[in-house]
Amino acid sequence: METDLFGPRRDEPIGPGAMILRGFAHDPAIPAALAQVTGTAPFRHMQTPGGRQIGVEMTNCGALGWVSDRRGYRYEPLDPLTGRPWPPMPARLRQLAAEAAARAGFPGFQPDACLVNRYVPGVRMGLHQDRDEADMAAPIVSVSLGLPATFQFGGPDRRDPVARHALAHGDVVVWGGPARLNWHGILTLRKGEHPLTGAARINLTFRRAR
Ligand code: MD3
Ligand code: FE
Repeated sequence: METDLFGPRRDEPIGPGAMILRGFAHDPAIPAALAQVTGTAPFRHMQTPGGRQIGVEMTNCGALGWVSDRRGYRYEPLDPLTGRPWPPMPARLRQLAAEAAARAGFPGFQPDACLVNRYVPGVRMGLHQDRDEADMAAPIVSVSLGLPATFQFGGPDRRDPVARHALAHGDVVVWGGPARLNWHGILTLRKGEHPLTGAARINLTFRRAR
């Protein structure tokens, strides 16, 4: 078992095709990589197709970015805010995602999209499935930074029981294979302060969109 300044790294299977890698993203290079992305493509509130504002602030990096507006949910090569391509996926982040996927049993992961979510206290993400990606054979890798949150993890059917898992700064979760279409969400973020992110939680999800 490896240990860093934050404590031990542990692998925690949470179901078929799903594993939490505790502390896998305790990498001091991450803040600068993230700042590079948000400096070019700032966080913003997107609209749902129904015309409501999404509470989580979002941005993207990589060849494709996840977008929601009145026309629906989809992946786009250009940031609608700037009309320019999304910033490139920083090499260190892409490498971290590929290493996490391989460790969880998905070698050769080549993400082409990274959605970055920002939660402040009071904000949640309701139960949903991620089904806008063309390639369901590839896993999704998520990296949690800043304030802790409670992750809800169900099954492929909306009515399947939902488990709760605490996610802390530096935790990485990998979902693939039988878990790829499982329902999931994030409970309302509680108040707090983190030295890296202030009063916020940031989550990066690496995806193969096409
Ligand atoms: C399980 N984000 O961006 S990451 C999302 O913490 C999203 O911001 C949450 O759900 C967050 O779509 C949770 C965890 C996650 C992402 C994709 C999954 C869990 C998943 C796909 C299938 C199953
Ligand atoms: Fe999701």
